[in-house]
Order: sequence, then C-alpha cells, then structure tokens
Amino acid sequence: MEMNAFIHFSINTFTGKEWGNGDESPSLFNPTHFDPLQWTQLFREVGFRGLILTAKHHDGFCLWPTKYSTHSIRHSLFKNGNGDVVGEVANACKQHGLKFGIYVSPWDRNHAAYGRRDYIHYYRKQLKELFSNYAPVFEMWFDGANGGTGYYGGANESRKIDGRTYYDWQVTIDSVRSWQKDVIFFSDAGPGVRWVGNERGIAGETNWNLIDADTLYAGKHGIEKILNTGSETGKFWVPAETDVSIRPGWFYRASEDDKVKTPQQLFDIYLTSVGRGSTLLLNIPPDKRGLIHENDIRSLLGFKKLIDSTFRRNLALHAPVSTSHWRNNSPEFSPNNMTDGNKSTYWATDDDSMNGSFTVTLGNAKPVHYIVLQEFIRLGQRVKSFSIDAFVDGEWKKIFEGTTIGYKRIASVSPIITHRIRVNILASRACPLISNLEIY
Ligand code: FUL
Repeated sequence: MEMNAFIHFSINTFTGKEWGNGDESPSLFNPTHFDPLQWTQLFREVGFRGLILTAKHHDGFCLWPTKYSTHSIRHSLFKNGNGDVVGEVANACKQHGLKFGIYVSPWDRNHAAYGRRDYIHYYRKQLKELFSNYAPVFEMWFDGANGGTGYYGGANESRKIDGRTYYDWQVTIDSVRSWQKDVIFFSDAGPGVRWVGNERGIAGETNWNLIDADTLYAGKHGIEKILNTGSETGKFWVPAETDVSIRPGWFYRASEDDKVKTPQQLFDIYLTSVGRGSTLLLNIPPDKRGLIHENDIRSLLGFKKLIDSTFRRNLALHAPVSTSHWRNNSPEFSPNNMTDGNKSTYWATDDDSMNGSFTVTLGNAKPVHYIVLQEFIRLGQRVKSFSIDAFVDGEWKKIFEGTTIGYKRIASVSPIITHRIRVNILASRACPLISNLEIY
C-alpha cells in the first residue's frame, strides 16, 4: 500500500494534550465543521491508500456510540450526542476508495477496571462492536504505551500491568481474526506489521521484513534497533511500518500551525520509509473544526507535487537490459522484465547463483538522480547487498552501495550524467529475483 494516513482526533484535540488523563468531560468534544470527506478526498489526491483512525486513545474516550461505556461521543455535545465519528470516517473512506483501519488503545486511563481482568472483557467487547459495525477494517493498531497513572473511574492512581501477560493477546487476536481473517495487526511485536523503532520516519537502511519472535519480545533494551532493521534470518514475516506525524505532536494544537513539516521534509521521509521497503503511516491530525488545517493541506499538496515531478519520467522504461546471469535464458526470467513496466514479471538467476549484475542502456546520456529497485516480493526477500555503477568518461564508476532491497528501494545518488547504469547484486539469501528497475 506504500502510504497510509494516520488520524489522531479525539478529546485531546480540544484540550491540547498528547495524553488525556481519562477524566476529561465528554462535552469537550465538539468539532464545529466535522467533514471527514474533506480528509479522504485530500488523502486520495495525495496518494494514500488507507486511513487509520484513533477510535479510542489512551484517555479512553470513544469516538463511536459504544454500548459499553458512557465515556463516549454519545455523551458529547457533538450532534447532540447522536454523532458517530468512526462510522462517518469509515463511510468517507469507502466513498474515496481508501481502506479503513482503527487504533484502539489497550491502555485506558478512564476505565475503572483497567489493570484487572474485567477490563480485558470490556476491551474485547469494544473490538467486537467495532468489527461488527464498521467492517471491513484492514488494520488494527495496538499501541504499546502504558504510562501507569490515570483517572481509572475516580481512583486517580498508578496502575502497573505486565504488558506481556495482562492483555492475553493471542485470545484477542484469534477472536478478531474469526470476525475478519485478513486483518493486519500492528504492534511493537506484530504479528502483522511491526513498529519501525522510532517516530521520526526512518526505516533501517538495512530493512528485513523478517524478524524472530524472541528478538521482538527481548525486552525494552535495544529493541528499537532490531525493530528498525529486522533480521536476515528471522522466522516470521513482520514488515516494518513507519509512523510519523506531520506536526511535532500526534494531536492538533494551534501552537504547532507553523511547525508543519515542509514538502521537502515529507519527501525525505518518503525516501527513508517507502524508499527503504517500509509502509509510511503519516499522521495528519484534524483541528478543532474537524478539518485538516490549511497549512497541512499546503504541505501535503507540495509533497505530492515533489513526488510527481521527481518520478514523472522513468528513463529506464522499455530500455534494453543485458545481464551476466539469466535463468535458463528463458523469456520468463528475462532481464527486460525489469523494465517492462509490469511488477509481476521478473528477472531471475539460476538457483545456485546468489549474485549477478545487469546493465540498462538509455537512449542517450541523461542526468540520473534516483534508481528504484524492487524484488519480486511474493517469493520472499532475498537480496543482502548490492551496488550501482554508472558509465562515465569511458569507465564504470561506483555511485551507490546498499544492503537490502525488499519491496522497494529508492537509491538517491548525486546527480550524474550517463547512458548506462549497472546494478550488481553482490549477495542474496537465494537466487535474486528483481521485478522492477526504474531510473529518474
Ligand atoms: C504512541 C502513543 O503514546 C502516542 O500518543 C501516539 O498515539 C503514537 C502513535 O503511539 O505510543
């Protein structure tokens, strides 16, 4: 999906806090011009494929009229208590062809039973409600944060839980899967997608989709590093998702209106997330009106313009490719499959060749700035290291060195004028399969 939009919108939008305590009055939630179609139309235009909404953040306020709590939109002034933000956003997504996902915080600073067994039942009933009323849900976001203190039904105390055992995740995940079998679970530890280990928009330069469960649960120390890179020999397929906010905070705050990331900053994040084989989950928090703020719109449209102008003309499209290794010399595995504009065809070497290089010849010498490579990911992630050379002044000059490729790798090189580019696959876990090569 490459790019999804993240929406942090809740009671915090109206209090200016990042983490509500759980004792906020529901009456605070009252957007004056709530229009999720404004969001989804914009997201569609910018190129996002899905949207994930904070149906419930840590403060416990529910953006849908849940049967199981009074701490919800039903008790707000918004539409006299008859509103349903989750429902309206799910519909807006349908209307603009975006997939819809939900964030439902396990940590709940409002609920009296948080920390006890009863709360887990409450949490599961909420999930059932959400999955019954707003399906299909493509992704489910389990946030790992648990700061301890909270309102907790008036107790106002600190409650510690053991994150590994308290939530009894396997049971929850199994029931969610029984309602919707293809839902993707996000958490620090997967099992669907994993946290990338930072909130700055930077996936590892080495980024394996693979990881081991025991390294995922290794404990806090050092976990960010392994989440960031994955592991070459991991046994589970848990790709990294790169979540980052367009503003310093996750929730809207007028004081950050002048701190919205610029188009260039967003483009750099695109290169370090999508360009490193990860999915970008970009947070764009609606304001108190319930609209995406003008400054965010401007940045997003600028970002889209940068993507379009950078990747407008693929110099390698239909260009001939020669190679050192070609499986059976069969057209099915031809090097030209990499430049045919079709991601489902690919170049392959023989089973016992873990390396090989290929050279693309452009019509005439042109300035080259970006080289895009994609593995035929359905058959796994294979490439461990590669380099790129350009032919200049009668000789080959190395212009890039990289490790993993994965679903997509965008190599940004200092612009160079050349008519031939050579990619050397130096090491691979199995014979390399490359489905796409683009040059800009
Ligand atoms: C964190 C949360 O504590 C933040 O409030 C935010 O929701 C972010 C995406 O995840 O763990």
